[in-house]
Formats: sequence, C-alpha cells, structure tokens
Amino acid sequence: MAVREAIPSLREADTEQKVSSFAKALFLGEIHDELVFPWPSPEADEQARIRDLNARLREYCAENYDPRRIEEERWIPDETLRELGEIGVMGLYVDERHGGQGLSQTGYARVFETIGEIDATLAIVLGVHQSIGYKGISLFGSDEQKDRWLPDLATGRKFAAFALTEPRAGSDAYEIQTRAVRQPDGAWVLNGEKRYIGNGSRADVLTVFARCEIDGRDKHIALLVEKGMDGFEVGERYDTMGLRGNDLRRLYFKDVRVPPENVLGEEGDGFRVAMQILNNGRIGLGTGSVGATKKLLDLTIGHVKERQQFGQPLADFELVQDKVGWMVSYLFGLEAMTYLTCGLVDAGVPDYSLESAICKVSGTEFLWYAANRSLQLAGGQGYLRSEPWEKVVRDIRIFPIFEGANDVLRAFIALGGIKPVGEKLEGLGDIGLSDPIGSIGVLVDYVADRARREVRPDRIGMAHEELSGHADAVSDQVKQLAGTTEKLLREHGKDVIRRQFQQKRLADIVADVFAQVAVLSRVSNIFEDQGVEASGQERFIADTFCSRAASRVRGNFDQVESNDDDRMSSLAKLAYKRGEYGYALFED
Ligand code: MYA
Repeated sequence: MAVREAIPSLREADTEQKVSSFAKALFLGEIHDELVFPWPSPEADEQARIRDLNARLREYCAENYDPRRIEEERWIPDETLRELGEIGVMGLYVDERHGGQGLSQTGYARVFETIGEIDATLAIVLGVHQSIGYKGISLFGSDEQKDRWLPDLATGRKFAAFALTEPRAGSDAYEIQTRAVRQPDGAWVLNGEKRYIGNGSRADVLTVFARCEIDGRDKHIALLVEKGMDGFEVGERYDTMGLRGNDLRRLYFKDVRVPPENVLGEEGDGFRVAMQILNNGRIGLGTGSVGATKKLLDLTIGHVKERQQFGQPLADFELVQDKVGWMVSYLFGLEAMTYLTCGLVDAGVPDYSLESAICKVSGTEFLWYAANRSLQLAGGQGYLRSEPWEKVVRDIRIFPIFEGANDVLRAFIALGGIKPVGEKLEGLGDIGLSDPIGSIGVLVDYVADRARREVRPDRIGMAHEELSGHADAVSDQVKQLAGTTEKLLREHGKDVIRRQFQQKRLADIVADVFAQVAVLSRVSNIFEDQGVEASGQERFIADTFCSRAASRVRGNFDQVESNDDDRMSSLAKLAYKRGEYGYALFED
C-alpha cells in the first residue's frame, strides 16, 4: 500500500537516520536512545514567542470568552473568532510567509494546551480547523495551493474542516463509499455522504476523502471542496452531549465537480494523506489532554485545600492524597511522552504514527479518569451546572472515541509494532510464522542476531547515571517486549491480527515503556540543567511514575501468559445467544 512507500520501513531507513520509528523499534528489542536523548526543547526565541502568544490568548479569553454562552448559542461569535485570528492562534504552525506563526510542533502543542485549558469547545473548533482541517494543505499542498489558501486560513479569515467519516465507515476508514470519478478534462465528480463533520456549515474549504479508480485499481483521493460548489450541501446539525458549540454536520455531495487544481497530494494517495493528517491530529489530543488535566488539577487542589469535613481539610485525607498524587505523577509522565513525540516530529523522524496513537489513547483516557476523580473530590458541588466539572465531563467524553477509537488505536499500535518483527522473520525466507521448527534452516541468521542481543542486549545508555536503576528496568522491559511479540507471532501466526486481548496488552506495555523513556529523558535534562541535588521533586515524581509504570508492565506481561480471555469471550457469546442478561433474581 502507498503508505509504506512514503513512510520507510525500519530496513529502508536512510543511513543518517538510523531508524524511522522509535516505538516500532522497541518491538524488535532495539532502543534508539539517540532519538529521544537529550530532551528536545525549542529555541529560546521560539519559547519567547510561545509565551507571548499564550499570554495574549489568556488575557483575551479572560475578558471576551464565555464557554457557557457559547454552549447556549452553539457557536463561537464570529467577532471572537476574528479577534482570535488576529492574535495568531488560527495559524500556529503555518510559516510566516503565509501569515502564520511558524511554530514547531512543540510550539503548536504548547499553545494548544492553553486553548484546551480555556475551553474544550474552543480547542475543537480551532483543532478541527488547523489540526486536521487544513493540515493536509500544509503537509501535502502544492505551492499554488498553499499560496491560495494558507494566508486566509492561517489568519482565520477562512475556516477549514476534515471530512473522512461516513455512515458506513467510521473506524474502518479505508472502507469509505464516497466516490470521485475522473472526467476527461482532469476534473473529478464527487458523490457521497459524510457525517459527524466538525465546523461543517462554517468551513470555506474542506479536505474530503473519496474512493477513486486509478489505472484500473481501486484507490483513495483527497479533494479540496469549497463552500458554494454546485452540488455540495450541508445537512442537519447533530445534537450532542458535549462540545455543544461545535458545528457538527452531515454533508452531501451530489455530482460536485472538483477541478484538478483542488486535488490534494497524489491522486490515489488519499488514504496515506488522511492517516498522516491524523498522526498529527492525534498528538494534539494528547497535548490538549495535558492542558485540560492541568486545569482540573488546579481546580482540585484549590477545592481540597479549602473544603473542610470531619474537622479537617479534604486535602489531609489519605484517599484524597491518593487521587491528587496519582494525577500529579501521571500528568508528569503524559506531559513528557506527548512533548517527546512533538520533539520527534520536530527532529524530522519520519514515522511517528505509533507514538501519536499512544499519546491519543493515553492522554484521552487519563483525562477522562482525572475528570471523574476531580469531580468526585468536588462532591455535590461538582454535579452542579453552575460549576465547571459537569461541562468538562460532557465535553471530553468524545475524546476516546474520535480521531481513532481507542480500542482501534490499541490494535493499530500493537499490529504496527508486530509487523516489523513479522517482516524480519519473514524477510529471512519463507517462514511459517507458527512453525519455527520447520523453518529452522532459514532462522539461523535471525537466531544469531538474537544470540548477539542476548550477550549485548540493547540498553538505555544516555539517561543520567542517577537514573540508571530505572533505565535498566526499562531496558529489560524492552527485551521482554521483543520476546513476547515474537512468541505471540509464533503462537498465532497471521491470526495474531484477531487476538485483540493480547494486542491491548502489547499496546499498553509499549505505551508505558515509551512514557518511562520520556520521563527519563525529561528528568535527565533537568539534572543536567539544575543539578541533581536541586531536582529532588522531579526525581521523586520520576521514581514514582517509573515504579508504577513498571508494575503495570509486569501485570500485562503476566496476563499475556495467564488470563481468562477465553472466559470473557464465552460469556459475551453466551449473552449474544441469550439476547439479554436474563439471570433475573426475581420474576418480572
Ligand atoms: S476525524 C476521523 C477520525 N477517524 C479515524 O481516526 C479513523 C480510524 N481508523 C484508522 O486510523 C485506520 O483505518 C486504521 C487502519 C488504523 C484502523 N500512519 O491495513 P491497515 C497504513 C501511517 O492497517 P485498516 C475525527 O474524528 C498501514 O501501515 N500509516 O488499514 C474528528 C497500511 O500501509 P501498508 C498508516 O485495516 C476529530 C495502510 O495504511 C496509519 O483499514 C476532531 C492500511 O493499513 C497511520 N496512522 O486500518 C478532533 N494507519 O499497507 C479535533 C494505517 O503500506 C481535535 N496506515 O502497510 C483537536 C485537538 C484538540 C485537543 C483538545 C483538548 C482539550
């Protein structure tokens, strides 16, 4: 498939860049710490610009942005959007030549964190616009397309949207039915229907994905559809639980003629375009979750210190400390992992698809549990509509669902890591993956490679020596990950693709490994910067995070070996057969 051509496999990586994907290499037992140490940080000049943008954004929104009013009116006032555009937050990563701020991925994420702190609806409206709406123009657009659209989009004079999802293709995005047919003059005629499209009626330009035929083969194409094109109709608006200011619509395309200059990227390359845009978008949900959790944590700290019960502040109760301590330590880890991923993008590492999916899954689930615990600590007050918690909980419930449902992304993470291991096994000959004995001859090189690793397994060598205990533990986890991946491949062969219980464990393991590496890189940098003695708090958080993550990893490895997966499947199948729960304690 085309994606493989554009995102080099591990073996195809060029010589300068030793490896194309940090996370995929972990499944092979390889730790490329040169990609993740030292801790990446934007230049001082960019940091100053980020601070300035954040300050102006906060100041403006404190005066002019009312999340509840926007929820009631169901859209952000056009004047507010115009003024936000003037501040510069509509074109964060767009180069200055095209009217943007020219920020790196890290800079973009830092500002988006602030947007996430202010309001999830604001984050989604601006996120749909630039994180996915016109990201494709920036990544894959021709010079002409960039000149034509970016100046207006980057300043908020025009709005963008991203149209992939359809009634019959949500998670299974490859199976979209919208069809584009090439005309003799090179234009494309588009027919089909999209649903759940944010900024749906507001967008001036939409990146729309469709199937098409190229040289007799069924492919995908990305087209830039403009408001007002004949046959393009905006349908009804969805009524949603949260993010009620988001203009979520159905879209219809009836014989819409799209001129050849509106084809985005190569004809036939549409699926790769969509996935690459989403790889960027998913990081935004990870860093946005960091911002939203920071706000919740601040609210929680304020509340538990102030509220007294049983003659003492809530803050002094152990089970309150349990929740706050957990939020602090995991937030530190999530922040490290999401910004390390931004650093990989900024360093030009070609394949960050697994890392971005990990950030999305880890960030959105952490935010969900953190919001739930924060609301719990707020007690009855947390349930009131006059308080911020209930809106946050409604707004963020969609995060684990959109931009790739978390279960689907877990499968994607695991299979994305398993694949290079399978290729390595297969690449040495015609190996039946589940038949190692029959293939023993062709396995010799691979076994020798493994044996070399046993003598000199990959270790994290670039972490600060004060963190060597954790670095060694993570290195052992990586070795075990490679062994377990290979074992699962041998056991299940190609059927591993259906073994979702095990995929989930591998995905959670690699996420925890990646997060620990990120924490080690972050804290090594702090030690270098301000000295070990002066960094006691960060060291304490790192110890806590890494110990907890290591324990989760151990639990998952144990469950790979010993689990009740079959029982769960049997129970589910039985329930489907009965058609209901049916074990009534009392007769109706
Ligand atoms: S937008 C809609 C979101 N929709 C999705 O995310 C769809 C989910 N589905 C998928 O991602 C794919 O269909 C999956 C592929 C992963 C299931 N990078 O055979 P395959 C390659 C690079 O596995 P499938 C929305 O929700 C793959 O390697 N390559 O395909 C709005 C293979 O290539 P090759 C990738 O079984 C939200 C080929 O494609 C990737 O069909 C608004 C086929 O793969 C990838 N990622 O399943 C949010 N994936 O054949 C606003 C696949 O060469 C956010 N491939 O090996 C704003 C942020 C604000 C934050 C706020 C916070 C407060």
